[in-house]
Amino acid sequence: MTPKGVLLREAFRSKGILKIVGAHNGLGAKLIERHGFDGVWASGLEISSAYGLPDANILTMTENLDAARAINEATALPVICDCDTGYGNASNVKHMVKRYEAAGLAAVVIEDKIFPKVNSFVPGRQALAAVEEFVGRIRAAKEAQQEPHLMVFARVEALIAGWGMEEALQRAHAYLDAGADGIVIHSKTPGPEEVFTFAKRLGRNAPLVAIPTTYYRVTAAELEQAGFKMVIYANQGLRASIRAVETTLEAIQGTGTTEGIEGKIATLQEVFDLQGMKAMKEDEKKFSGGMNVQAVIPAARDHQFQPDLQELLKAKPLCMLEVGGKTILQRQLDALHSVGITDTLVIGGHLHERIRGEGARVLYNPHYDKTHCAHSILFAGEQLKGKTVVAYSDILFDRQILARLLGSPHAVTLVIDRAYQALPRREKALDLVAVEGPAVSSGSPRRLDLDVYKPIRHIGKRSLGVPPTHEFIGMAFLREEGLDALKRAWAEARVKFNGKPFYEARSVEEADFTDLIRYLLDGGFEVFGMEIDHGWSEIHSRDDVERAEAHFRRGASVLAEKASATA
Ligand code: SPV
Ligand code: MG
Repeated sequence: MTPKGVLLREAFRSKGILKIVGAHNGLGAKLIERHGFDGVWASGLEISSAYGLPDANILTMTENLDAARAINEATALPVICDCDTGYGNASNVKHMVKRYEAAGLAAVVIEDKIFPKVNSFVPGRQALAAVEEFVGRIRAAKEAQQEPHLMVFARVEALIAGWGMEEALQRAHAYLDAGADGIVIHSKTPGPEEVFTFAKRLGRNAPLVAIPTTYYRVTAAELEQAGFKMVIYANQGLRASIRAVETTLEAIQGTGTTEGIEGKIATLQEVFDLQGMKAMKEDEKKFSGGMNVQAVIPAARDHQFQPDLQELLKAKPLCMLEVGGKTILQRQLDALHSVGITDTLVIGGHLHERIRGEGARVLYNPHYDKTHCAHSILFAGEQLKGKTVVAYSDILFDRQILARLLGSPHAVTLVIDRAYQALPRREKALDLVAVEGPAVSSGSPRRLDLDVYKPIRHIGKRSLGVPPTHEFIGMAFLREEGLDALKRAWAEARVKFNGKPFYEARSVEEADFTDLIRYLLDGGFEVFGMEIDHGWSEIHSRDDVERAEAHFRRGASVLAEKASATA
C-alpha cells in the first residue's frame, strides 16, 4: 500500500488546490471521502469538542493521536493532523512525530505558539514562541521522522497574535529554511486580503495552506489564484452537526415523538452503509468456515387449491397472510433469525411483488404457473450454496424444531411429524413418509430417542405401498453434499423424465419436493427424518388461520399474566 505521505506529496504535485475538511472521527472522514475531497484534517478544535472540552491542549497527545488514527483507518484519503504546538518543546515534538509517522498519518502541522495553546479564535492569550525555539521544533520534527514521506507543516500564528505581516513572513522563511515541508498561514480577518498579501510576498515554492474560517466568502479558486496549494475547511462539519442535532432534539422535546423528524434524519440503512456493514457481511460469509446456513422459502404457487382462503388471498400470496398480527413469512424469518440464519431467499411467483420480509431477498420464478415446488427451490440455481434450510411458505413452526434440525449430521434431513395420525381427514393429500423400523404412535409411552434420525424408506402423497409412519412438515436441512445431490438429481430427472410423469407429478416440471426426494431415495441416496410430535402447523384453510390466531392470542395473554405476576 502506498504510504499516505506519498499520496499527499503526489497530490500536491499533480492537482490544483487541494480541498480538505475537518473531522474528529472515522464517520466524519467517511463522509468527507464520499463527497470527493482530497484529504481529512484531524482538527484539534473538532477532537476537543467531541470530548466536550476546550481546544486548549487539555487533551493529551495520545488522545489526539488516537482520534487521528481512527480517522486515518476509516478512509483511504491522506490525513493531515493538527498537532497544536507539538505538545511542548523540541523533545516533545520528536516523540510526537515518531508516533504520528508510525500510525501512517500523511502530515503533521505544528504551530509557533507556546504550550498550552488556545484556539486561534479565542481572544486573549495567543503567546508566540521565539523564532529560534520554534525552528528547533521543526528541525527536531524532520530529524525524528524515519522515512521521507511524512510532511511536516509549520503553522505561522503571527497574524493571529497581532504581530504583523513582516513578522509572519520572516517566520515563514525561517521555518522553511529549517526544513518545513510547507506553511500554514492562519488569519482571523473577515476578508482574504491579508493571506493574499502574505502569499504574494512569500514567493517560496513550498506548499502554502489557508484556513478560511473567518474570511469564508473566498473561493477555493481565488485561493489557488493567489498561490495557495491547500485549503482547510476546518470546522464546518462540526458546526453543521451541532445545529442538526439541536434541531432534532428540540423537535423531540417539543412534540414528544420522533415522527416529525423521521424524514429529515439519515436512515439506519445510510448509517449501516457508512459503517461498511455490507462488506462485513460479505466477510462473514467468506470466512464462516462453512458455519453459514441459508434458507430458501418457495412461495410461488397461487394456492388455488385452498378454496376457503381464496377471498383472503386475492391480493397477496399466502406467505403474506397475517396471523396474530404478523405475516407467515415474517414469523418464519423471525424463527430463522433466532437461530442465526439471516441469508434468506424467497422464491416468488404469484403476486411476487407483494412479498416483503425483514432482510429477505425475493427471487421471481416467472414459470410459477406451470411449475411446482421442486422447480421453485432449484430455480435459485447458483444462489443456492452451502448449508440450506428449505421451509415451505405455508407453515408455522416452533423455532426449537429449526434449532434441532441444524444439529443433524446427515446430508439430507426432513422434519417428520408422528402426530399426523390424529388429524381429521382433509381434502388435501398429506406428504407422508414411512421410516425404517417399527411405527410408534403419537400417544406411545416415554421413549428416550432424542436426536435420533430415522432413515426414510418411502415418501409421497398417495400410496406408499407400506403404512405411513409420519407426515413431512415441509421443512428440510441440506448440508453441502445434500444440496449437491439434490441439484444433480434435478438436472438428471429433467432430462430422463422429459415429457413424462415423474412419480406423483404429471411432469417433472410439476414435481413436488417430495417427488425429487423420492428420486434421490430410488437412486440409493440416504435421506433421514428428524421426528417431532406437534409444534407446527400448515396454513391451508380458514380453520388453520383461526387456530393459529388463537394460539398467538393465548401466547400473548400468558406473557401478560407473567408480566403482571412479576410486576
Ligand atoms: C483546528 O481545526 O483545530 C484549527 C483550525 O486549528 S482553527 O480552529 O480554525 O484555528
Ligand atoms: Mg487546532
